[in-house]
Amino acid sequence: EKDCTVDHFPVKQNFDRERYAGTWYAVAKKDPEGLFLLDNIVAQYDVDSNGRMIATAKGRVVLFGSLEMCAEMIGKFTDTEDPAKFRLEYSGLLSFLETGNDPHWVVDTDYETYAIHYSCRRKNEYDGTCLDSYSFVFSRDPNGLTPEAQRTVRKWQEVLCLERKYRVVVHNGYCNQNP
Ligand code: DAO
Repeated sequence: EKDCTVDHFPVKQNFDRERYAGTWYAVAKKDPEGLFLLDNIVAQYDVDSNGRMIATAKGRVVLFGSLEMCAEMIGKFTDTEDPAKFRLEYSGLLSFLETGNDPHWVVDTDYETYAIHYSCRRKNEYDGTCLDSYSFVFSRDPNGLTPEAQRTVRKWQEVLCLERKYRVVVHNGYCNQNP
């Protein structure tokens, strides 16, 4: 039988944060409850002078039901015993944007074309499956993934028990014109 226990999900072995650094375009997303980032999502990962992983992300959001804007978020990562599993503490450049502290797992990446991220916010305490997760499929190329990378990503979406739960993340330049 299929294992959907969050703590049994594999993550990238020997994750290398230096190679992961740089720009990643979200091309697909599985949303959490009360989703925040809608589309035009671009993340920029870096390693600071202390070796700590940091990130900034932009994306279109709708606040208070109708205010559409491009949110600029900053994130700081805390290491765990697994090099591919972090805690991500995030907040907006503007105070009314969302803040939070979520797990941030790099499930798989080849560093050069694709990455698959996973975050489980709430687990079922009885069976360890996830009750509220989100996941980004990232591409180095804003135009999307190669067919080969798409096949790899689809395989991981199944492993994460999230097959058919993703939507396409549109990039139409909204956050280039609305800083
Ligand atoms: O969009 O519903 C959602 C959840 C995403 C929240 C996290 C946004 C902040 C990201 C900071 C940079 C790291 C990618």
